[in-house]
Amino acid sequence: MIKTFRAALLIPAFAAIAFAFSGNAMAHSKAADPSKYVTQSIAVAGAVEHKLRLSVDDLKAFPPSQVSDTPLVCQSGAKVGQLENIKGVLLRDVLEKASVVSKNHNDVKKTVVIAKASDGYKVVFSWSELFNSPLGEGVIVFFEKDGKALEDDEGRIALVSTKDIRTGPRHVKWLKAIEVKKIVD
Ligand SMILES: Nc1nc2c(c(=O)[nH]1)N[C@H]1C(S)=C(S)[C@@H](COP(=O)(O)O)O[C@H]1N2
Ligand SMILES: [Mo]
Repeated sequence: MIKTFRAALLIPAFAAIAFAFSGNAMAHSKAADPSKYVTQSIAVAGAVEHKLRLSVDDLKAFPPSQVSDTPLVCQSGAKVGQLENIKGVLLRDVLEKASVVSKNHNDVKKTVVIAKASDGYKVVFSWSELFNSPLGEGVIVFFEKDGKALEDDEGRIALVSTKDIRTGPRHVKWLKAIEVKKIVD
């Protein structure tokens, strides 16, 4: 009993020591090799009239959207970074090009937009958030930070909802796809 208790204390203690000695490099490289997650284009699919495949160059043909400073705050409340001077396009504009399917007047109100990353991370937006609330003005598919292409730790294309209270969760690194889905009848 006492032995198991001691072991239970020791294992996390060793883990904590190992973590402390690993320093910054480890704290930031959550993905050991982020280059494997890097995406060069995004697919727009699901309940849309026109499926799209958009590269960075394709995105550059949309009206540009720029945000100067967005602090990144995790769901836990911890500040995890800062997105400086990002350049991209509104998710809304991408969806307008794909044209969300709306057979009935009320369909869009039951529709969500899923942003998917190549590491399996996914977040959702409702159609109403994007098209019928001020939040939509701040949801950006971006490909430049401070005038430079995104590094491997974020992929060439990422997404962020800049008007969220905590911006970390809906900062999607390595953006791979946008799926539109009506979720109730
Ligand atoms: N693709 C992808 N994007 C992601 C995540 C993830 O696991 N995968 N985690 C999110 C969370 S919860 C936070 S707080 C920020 C943290 O970014 P960081 O890993 O660079 O600290 O990224 C967000 N974007
Ligand atoms: Mo987070």
